Amino acid sequence: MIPNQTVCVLGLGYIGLPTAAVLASRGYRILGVDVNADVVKVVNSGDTHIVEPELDILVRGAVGSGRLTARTEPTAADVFMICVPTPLGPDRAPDITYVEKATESLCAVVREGNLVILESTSPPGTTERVAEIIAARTGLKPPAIRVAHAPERVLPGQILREVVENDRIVGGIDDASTAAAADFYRTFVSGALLLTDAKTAETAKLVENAYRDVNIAFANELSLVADRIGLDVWELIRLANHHPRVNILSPGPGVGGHCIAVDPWFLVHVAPEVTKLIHAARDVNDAKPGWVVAQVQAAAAAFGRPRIACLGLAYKPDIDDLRESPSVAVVRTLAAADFAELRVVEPNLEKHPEFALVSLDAALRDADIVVFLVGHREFRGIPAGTLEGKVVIDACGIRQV
Ligand code: SAJ
Repeated sequence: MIPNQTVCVLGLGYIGLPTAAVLASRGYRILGVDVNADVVKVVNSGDTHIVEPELDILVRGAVGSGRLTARTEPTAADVFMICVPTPLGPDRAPDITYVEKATESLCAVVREGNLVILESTSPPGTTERVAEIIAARTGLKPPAIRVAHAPERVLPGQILREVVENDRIVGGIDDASTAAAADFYRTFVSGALLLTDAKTAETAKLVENAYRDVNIAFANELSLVADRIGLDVWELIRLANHHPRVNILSPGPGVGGHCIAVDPWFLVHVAPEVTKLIHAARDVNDAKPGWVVAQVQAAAAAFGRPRIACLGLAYKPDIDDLRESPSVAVVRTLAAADFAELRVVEPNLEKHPEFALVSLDAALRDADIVVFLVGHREFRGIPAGTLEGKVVIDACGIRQV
């Protein structure tokens, strides 16, 4: 049963807004807070500023029912959820300024008996820092207040399902905080709740994304090896993956998104001398867009000024999200080098501030070189005959994704 509670969600981005909408649909009264007044306006009009399947319907319903309202400042609530960005600062050190600012802002309204949950992916010790800020500003300390970390783990494109179905790690600054946060998540999460302490919860989230980064780096490194010795990397991986204990991921133009390309650095930051592998994986993945550019340049050398169809800008298939996209990096570098006529296609976007987008048909019609950067469904359906006579550079394994 859902208690009659108010939840204040700080940060209405890719995590906060879907979470707010799901909680509202479960009967909670939600106050969404964002420092960006435009975001607040959009949400209060029942609209969304991010593209995520079905989110618009849920937000419209939540706002229409009066269960979700947005403001630029927090108000009193039973539960506070901090869902703000934790970007990389200078020297790839974690920047937790947004978490600190959000915590400071809730100190004006937080009361005894409240539960404060940090969902943002955070370096170890951040949840303790949240508790310290609250204690310093309000005098509220456990047991008067509960503070816990429950790292978000949703996959863009499947957020609404995963917010509910994923198993969740829940770690409080003390056992009572862990229990209080678990009670809260139990009201809307159908996945298992895995209880631990705050620092382990913080580190587990970083480990998950670093694990994926290292595995993608292995696949990306194999693509370089295969190219060096004249092999098809996709065939190589397909064969190796028949071994019962081998499961190699897919090479691509690099690693994008705001998580996997960022979180491993948080681990490197806390233990730089002993994270050589994690650091190397970051370097391998970061170097991949440059390698794709070099391949295109090598192919272009056979032409005067070739027409190049660049297929895809998003950071992964079938979404419109361009955050840290390696494909954008590739196209930007090609455009700056100015040795070709680029035809840029991104079927999930209507326009792009930097590149004039054209239709897939228009791009393919007269292209000399076709570069597959993202495995979007529109590209997977291109008949092989359409590509006849063109040089094809497949950075994302279009026939295998
Ligand atoms: N990629 C490859 N090869 C692969 C798989 C992915 O090159 O075999 C690339 C993608 O094209 C993309 C990047 O990696 O550029 C990351 O994509 P992703 O689908 O692996 O992950 P994200 O960044 O969309 O979401 C990840 C997820 N973490 C894990 O799968 C461990 C998600 O569950 C997290 O919630 C999210 O990070 C986050 O917010 O931290």
